[in-house]
Amino acid sequence: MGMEKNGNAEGKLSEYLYPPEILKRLDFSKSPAKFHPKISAVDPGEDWMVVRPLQRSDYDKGFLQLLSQLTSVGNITRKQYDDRFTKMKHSGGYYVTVIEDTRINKLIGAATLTIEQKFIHNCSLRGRLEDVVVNDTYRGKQLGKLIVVTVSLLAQELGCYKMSLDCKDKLIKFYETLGYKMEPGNSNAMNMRYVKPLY
Ligand code: 16G
Repeated sequence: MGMEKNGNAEGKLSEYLYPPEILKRLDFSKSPAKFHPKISAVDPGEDWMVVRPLQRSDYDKGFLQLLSQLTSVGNITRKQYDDRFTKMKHSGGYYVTVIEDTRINKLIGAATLTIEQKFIHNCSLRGRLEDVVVNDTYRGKQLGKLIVVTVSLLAQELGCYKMSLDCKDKLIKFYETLGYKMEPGNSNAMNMRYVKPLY
């Protein structure tokens, strides 16, 4: 495979899922979220923290263990992780974003923006906020807010006309402080679960 714009040969461990430069363009003053003290994706408040796109090497930085604090993940091999990373990258529209504690090379927060291509709204784009998780031993550092606002601003930056999420009832208040609204008459999430015997 050839070299990419950001200089990462595909398959290299440092390879990013999406170009990290986009995160530098986000204007945190556009978000209704209040940060005390003020932090942002480029300045997350501690010099040992970094907000960045998922990397191929994050299999070794506890990404899947972090996700398992959200829901069932299963025993994913390195090859499975690698193949999924490649597929996400090639299909486009997957913006898995993480926070790393660089002192211990471990991921401590993650959230994903997925972008759907639409015909409606003049061939618009719809963002979905997915798989938000923060290591709860890092409480008090506004990391939940930081990672959600990062991907929400990213959706706007990339041209989405709206961003949607579903969550546990107890998290509604949290998301409301970040600008998400229960739209009257239009706030139901429904699921159909397919039984998969493997997990
Ligand atoms: C929550 C997550 C969703 C995740 C799901 C997993 C957010 C905003 N929502 O709804 O992204 O995929 O939980 O739960 O993070 P499940 O394993 O029951 O499908």
